[in-house]
Amino acid sequence: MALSTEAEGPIGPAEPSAPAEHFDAVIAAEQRIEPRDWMPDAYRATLVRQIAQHAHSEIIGMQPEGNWLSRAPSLRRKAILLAKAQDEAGHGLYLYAAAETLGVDRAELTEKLISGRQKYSSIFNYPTLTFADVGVIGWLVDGAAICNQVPLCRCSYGPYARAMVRVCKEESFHQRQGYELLMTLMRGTEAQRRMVQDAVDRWWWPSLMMFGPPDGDSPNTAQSMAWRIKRHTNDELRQRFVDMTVPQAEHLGVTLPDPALRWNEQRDSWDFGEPDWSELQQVIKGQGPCNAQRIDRRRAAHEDGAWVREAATAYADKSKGQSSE
Ligand code: BYC
Repeated sequence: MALSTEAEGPIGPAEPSAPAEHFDAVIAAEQRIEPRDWMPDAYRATLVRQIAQHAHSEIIGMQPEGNWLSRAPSLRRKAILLAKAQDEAGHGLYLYAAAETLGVDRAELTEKLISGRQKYSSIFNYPTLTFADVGVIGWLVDGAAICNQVPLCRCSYGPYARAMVRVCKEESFHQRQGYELLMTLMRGTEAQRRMVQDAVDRWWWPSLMMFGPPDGDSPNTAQSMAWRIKRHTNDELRQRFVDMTVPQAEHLGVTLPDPALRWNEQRDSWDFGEPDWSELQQVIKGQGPCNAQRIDRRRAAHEDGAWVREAATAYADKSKGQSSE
């Protein structure tokens, strides 16, 4: 896609430095950079990296829950889970569309994902062992996603920020359905309560890792904050998530698996233990419990869908031919 290198806007004549000045002024004024605006190459590359990773996460994120679609315990639970997975497919599509405004092609991004050259969220490399995992993913994973994504609605890049508004509304529904499922299980039998606790024990630490490495080990945060792509650091959002979640765990009647968790009056926040950062690095490198399976399935789905893409292209070509006759 050809992209304009000229700034558009009220900043005066197009002198060599004008586009960069326009970019800096827009960022400083908390306004939005739009696809046709000039932007530094590194800003564009950072956005492509983050938005593509985000889109891939939505698409791969359908797999752990998809595992329970055919085994949901009731028609109602199945309908809810199907709707959630469909929302996630939609989020992936908005995000790929946002990435395309930066001059990359969705097919190219998919190729990079399935060849291991682009990442997706570490959280989706853990197995879903029981139906309680569906509830815990909604409560903790979607809860963490909301903490991370609400500030992205104020991201400096217009198409990403606007996509996030709708995504966040749907994520709120996802989180509530998870919490409601867990409340129902907690009102059930002793075995159901144990199932919930077991799922919380397995998903708590990976959920904290979703926010990325600690600030001291996060190479991208400082620049992304300066460009107002990220509005908070990884550690700030992780703390916000813990503070939001501890009272919800109490209300639910589950124990979060962290002996270091205690209220800190001075900080007006919860102190919590250190996640196992070496585990995060292993999972990001592709050595988590389900990395290979997730990518194999994604690759197979992509290959199985080749005939649909071919048919759609042939149909579009044919329609173009007919309309020009
Ligand atoms: N997993 O410098 P840092 C959902 C990478 S889906 C994997 O802090 P940054 C849902 C990072 O990419 C929601 N990789 O990076 C869907 C970087 O590597 P590269 C997914 C991670 O970008 C279905 C390196 O580590 N959400 O909600 O400043 C069902 C250093 O990190 C992770 C998003 O994608 C990780 N956890 O900050 C249910 C949100 N953490 O690229 C739910 C958008 C770090 O330099 N993304 N890395 O090779 C972000 O907000 C930021 O990209 C991150 C990382 C906070 C994740």
